Amino acid sequence: MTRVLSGVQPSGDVHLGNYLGALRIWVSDQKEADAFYCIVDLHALTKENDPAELSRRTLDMAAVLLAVGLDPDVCTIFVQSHVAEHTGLAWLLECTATMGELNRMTQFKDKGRDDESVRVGLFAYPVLMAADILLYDTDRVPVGDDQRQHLELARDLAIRFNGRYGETFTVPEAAIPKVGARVMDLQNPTSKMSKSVLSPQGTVLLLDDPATIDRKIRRAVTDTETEVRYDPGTKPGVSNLLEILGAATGRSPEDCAAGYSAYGPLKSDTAQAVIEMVAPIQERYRELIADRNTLGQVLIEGAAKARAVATTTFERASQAIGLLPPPWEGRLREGREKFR
Ligand code: ATP
Ligand code: LTN
Repeated sequence: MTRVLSGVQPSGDVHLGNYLGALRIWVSDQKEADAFYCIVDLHALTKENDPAELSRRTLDMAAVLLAVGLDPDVCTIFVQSHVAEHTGLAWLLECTATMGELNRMTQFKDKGRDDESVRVGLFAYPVLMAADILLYDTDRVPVGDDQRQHLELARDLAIRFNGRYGETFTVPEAAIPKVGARVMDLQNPTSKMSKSVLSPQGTVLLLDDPATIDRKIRRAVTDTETEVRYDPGTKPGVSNLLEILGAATGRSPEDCAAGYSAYGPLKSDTAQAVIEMVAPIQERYRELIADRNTLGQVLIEGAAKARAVATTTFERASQAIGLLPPPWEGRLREGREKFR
């Protein structure tokens, strides 16, 4: 069975881009693959954070994942820091990755390469992500378009490690959706919708109430023309609305464009489609967030299932690179032999 793994940061509120670009694909993938979904709290430490907020948001993200339709009986939902092998493997991979390679990561360039106070963790971020993926013998990684370069690095590191130390890792493929892979900010449609933008008006949150969704979409920046046409290069605002409408209604953006001759109706239909899409998610979320015991139980079971896979891969990688097997759990003899 195909193994799928993906991750989401517990930093900030989940937005339409996260849902259309990643989470809803996770939901459909869980039925067809052996899927592991990770709340990447260690990645969230690469920027300033409030400790109490981080743990609250981590549990909150578990509720969101269940609310969008992930079923813990079918897939594995877990928190990255609950499986210590993620940081262990990240170190092994950091010792094979190069400064040049990480310096070329566009996300690092955009988020502060030229700032002396930029954290080492932010620089090493893509290597930790590669560890997340490679630990689970992952075949396919469903992500939004912004993660393409990080996936390339994960592949490069796997191929390099296998070449130097023998077949250890499965080389993963990125799975990027055709529609919704890059939802843009409604106020600034040449930048991607993001959790970490200053103005909230351009970001539709999955848990925004209907009136807020309607207002944000109606105020979306378009252009001075009136023609509704899908053309992201010259009409980024209108094309973004068409992409959102298409993703929410299961059509292509081009098909959606054919039905409109003015921006007003396009905006109101897009808002309506989004409101209808998120309504059942919001209802489930409200029930789940009140039930902390169930959320905790899901994460305990998820960590146990994830650990069972991660420890095996980590051991394989450690031994391939030449680390002495630990002298416990029946390994004492094996270890002594290696010493001789
Ligand atoms: P930030 O932009 O603040 O770094 P984020 O919004 O990208 O955070 P993540 O948790 O890093 O959120 O991403 C979770 C998933 O959502 C990833 O697969 C990512 O590719 C996808 N994603 C994020 N933003 C968008 C977007 N605007 N359009 C489509 N997919 C997106
Ligand atoms: N870097 C990703 C989050 C992430 C991830 C992963 C995605 C961390 N580890 C492993 C897929 C697989 C992001 O910012 N969206």
